[in-house]
Amino acid sequence: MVEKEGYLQKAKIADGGKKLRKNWTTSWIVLSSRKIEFYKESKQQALSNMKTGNKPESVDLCGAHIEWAKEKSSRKNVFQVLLQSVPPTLQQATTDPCLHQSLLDTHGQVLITTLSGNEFLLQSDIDFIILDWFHAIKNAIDRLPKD
Ligand code: I3P
Repeated sequence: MVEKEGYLQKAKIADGGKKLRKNWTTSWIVLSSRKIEFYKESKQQALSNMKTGNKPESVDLCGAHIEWAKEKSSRKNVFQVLLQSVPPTLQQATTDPCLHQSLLDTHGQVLITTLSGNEFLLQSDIDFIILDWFHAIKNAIDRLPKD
């Protein structure tokens, strides 16, 4: 299930559309086929927290976009993950955001095009590390069903 894991610098810059003060921290990042989990602590700490049922911050990649974000930081090798939102009314129907989108499509209603307003920047000073991550996340997104 896990496609890639490792340490990266992470900054969450917006939450639900609200701009956050940028705060870079080292994060243990775990990419699986449709989500990214961000652990605040080391891998070892994360593993022991998992046993106690502590959940990390995680983002569903369905409908997500990833792009280089040179202008968003003075650091090199920064990219951004933007997430698509699911309106709360639809969240009750199913927990699968991809399914929400196809339901919306079939009924000819308004498509969910707004981004959730959760924005993350990921960064590493080491070129090959960030390139590997960029492509791994992009591939995971591209494999998910499209609206
Ligand atoms: C921020 C901090 C960040 C920096 C950010 C600053 O200051 O220096 O590291 O982002 O720049 O505002 P503070 O700690 O006082 O909040 P980068 O390292 O990514 O450049 P920004 O405001 O241009 O995003």
